[in-house]
Amino acid sequence: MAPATIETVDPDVSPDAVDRILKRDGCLVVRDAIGHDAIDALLDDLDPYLRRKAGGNGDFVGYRTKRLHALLSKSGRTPDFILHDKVLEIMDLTLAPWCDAYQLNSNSITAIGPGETPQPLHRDDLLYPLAHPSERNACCTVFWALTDFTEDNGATRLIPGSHLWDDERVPRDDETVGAAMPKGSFCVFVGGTYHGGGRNTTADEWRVAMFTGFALGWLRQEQNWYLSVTAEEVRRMPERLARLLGFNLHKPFLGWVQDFQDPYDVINGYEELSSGGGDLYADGADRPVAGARVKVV
Ligand SMILES: O=C(O)CCC(=O)C(=O)O
Ligand SMILES: [Fe+2]
Repeated sequence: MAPATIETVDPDVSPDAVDRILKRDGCLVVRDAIGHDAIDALLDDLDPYLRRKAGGNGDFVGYRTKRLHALLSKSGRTPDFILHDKVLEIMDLTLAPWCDAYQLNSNSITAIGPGETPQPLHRDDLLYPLAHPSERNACCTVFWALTDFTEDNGATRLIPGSHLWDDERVPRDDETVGAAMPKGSFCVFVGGTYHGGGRNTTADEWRVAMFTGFALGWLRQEQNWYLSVTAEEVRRMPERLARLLGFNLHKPFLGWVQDFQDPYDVINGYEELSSGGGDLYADGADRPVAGARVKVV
């Protein structure tokens, strides 16, 4: 049985230990994974947008919660959080076994203000009608604590072990545990883990998170990046980031452009270097199959 706490580890935790904890609990906190200077620089860039932004207008998005999107166009510090080595190492464990390349699903600020009520408990993989439980994760979410997360200021609540539940079991509030963690930490949970934003009972504290979701490369992404960043922004960003956004050919032949070309080549004007259909087999495969190392479940 999963413990009624969220296991917290240091950033030097081994991949084997992360894998064991996530398979058992479906969630984990990595403490103090990024410096406060990176967070403060990000928040400085985002502050004018957050000030202007209104709260939400529904139980799921909240009423005293501000959500900010298209962060890549608002702060040059955003990639520090998306491309963080430990985050990608964890995605290599949770998503890479079932696809040729995982991708970015979402990237938003969720700032929970004083007086906010709890968000309904949900699974982030509810976007995809796939049965639970499954050995395969459809998606995996990271949320960065850009302020301290406490039980009082709206720390996200999770139900450790709920990724193993079937689709009939209904989550209850009294089964949740708050992801209390210091600023600079992140919590990661697989798509089947029930969770929801917490209640903020403070008088004047905002709980600010950056949510960064990843999904298997053959699923439709939650956010549509093709219309969220300009072609010029894609050309200027690191190749890894552009490919995570979906400017990528998922082997063997998903997402091609024009003459079977890789979108990354096309957007950069490298069409003439692109294979145009010559190397559409997945890496290591000598026939048109999903890929030598991709598990089919
Ligand atoms: O803000 C939070 O703590 C949770 C947000 C969330 O889970 C969501 O919007 O899907
Ligand atoms: Fe969620």
